[in-house]
Amino acid sequence: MDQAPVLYAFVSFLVFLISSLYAALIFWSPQSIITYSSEKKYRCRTSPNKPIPLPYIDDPATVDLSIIVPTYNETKRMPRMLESTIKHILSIPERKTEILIIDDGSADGTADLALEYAKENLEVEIRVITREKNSGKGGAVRHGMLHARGERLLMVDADGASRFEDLELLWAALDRLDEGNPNHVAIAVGSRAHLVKTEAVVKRSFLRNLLMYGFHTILRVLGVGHIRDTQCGFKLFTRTAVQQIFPCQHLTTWIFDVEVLLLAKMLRIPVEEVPIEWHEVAGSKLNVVTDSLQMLRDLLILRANHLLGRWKVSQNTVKIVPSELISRTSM
Ligand SMILES: Nc1nc2c(ncn2[C@@H]2O[C@H](COP(=O)(O)OP(=O)(O)OP(=O)(O)O)[C@@H](O)[C@H]2O)c(=O)[nH]1
Ligand SMILES: *[C@@H]1O[C@H](CO)[C@@H](O)[C@H](O)[C@H]1NC(C)=O
Repeated sequence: MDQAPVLYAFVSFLVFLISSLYAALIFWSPQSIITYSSEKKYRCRTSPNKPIPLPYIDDPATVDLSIIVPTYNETKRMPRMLESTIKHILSIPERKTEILIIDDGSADGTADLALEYAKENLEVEIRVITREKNSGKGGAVRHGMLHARGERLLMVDADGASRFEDLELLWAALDRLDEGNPNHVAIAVGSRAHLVKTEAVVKRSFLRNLLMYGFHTILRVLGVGHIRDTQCGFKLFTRTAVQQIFPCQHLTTWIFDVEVLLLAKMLRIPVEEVPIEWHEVAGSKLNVVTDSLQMLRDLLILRANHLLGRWKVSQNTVKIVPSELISRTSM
């Protein structure tokens, strides 16, 4: 009996399958992130009309903390969040702090409202950066991280779902990780995992909880199963951690948190999860069904690109910390 035709058909099928999968990967992988020159400038209280060039993350830190707030159509939820943030900042005057509001092409005047806050608040420097086009939360956070001045950098949602005072819990965790860590690379992430059994989560719809369990299973396969809550929008980084991670970020969609934590793992950056308070705020822009499918797609893309070596952590982003930075982080 001649088996050659069967073998031939099988091999052709395999070749076809593999090339289609590879084509699909290239097709669905995000394009490299574009930054327009107007986005490398900010507006603020002292220069509300004439944008000023932003610094870059490779420059030395000049403030103690940068607060990165991604916003998209947030005129309703942002004011309360900003007020509690500013109140807390003013209670710790010795910590020099800036707020960066990265408006992601909102159509409801979020950027102008943010500028109003910048003008009213004399004690806190608020910088407003406007993205030309909506690029997703991940794109906005990345942009803010790469153009901030802080020795430590916090990303926080504009909806005020987290209690801003819990920053101090993350701050203390980072202090602990910092000790005996010569490069000061460390991350403290807020976690809502301890709330899973409480009313806040049980009240959520069955579909949402089901998707949550599916999501956690996938994360375990991906290699970030050790982080119990990857998606919490409250994460504090040291400047060196940001310098190493964010230039390597490719995903700009909801799932960018997972990529950031995966990069941290590849770079051997210590991450501590810190339980924080959380309450659901109405007006979420997350669509449970379509965004879940998109997340699944992006997780597969992330994994495949890492496995095939198309995306890697480039060694040249790993910087040696100038000694003057080491000596002044201890505050
Ligand atoms: N830059 C940017 N930010 C976005 C976009 N969509 C949502 N955000 C911001 O992401 C944060 C969280 O958005 P939500 O719509 O509350 O998402 P959520 O998943 O319901 O958030 P939680 O339930 O609070 O975890 C807010 O600061 C939004 O302004 C976007 O397309 N671009
Ligand atoms: C943002 O606001 C604009 C104008 O109000 C609207 O057209 C757009 O659909 C909004 N986007 C989202 C995601 O809510």
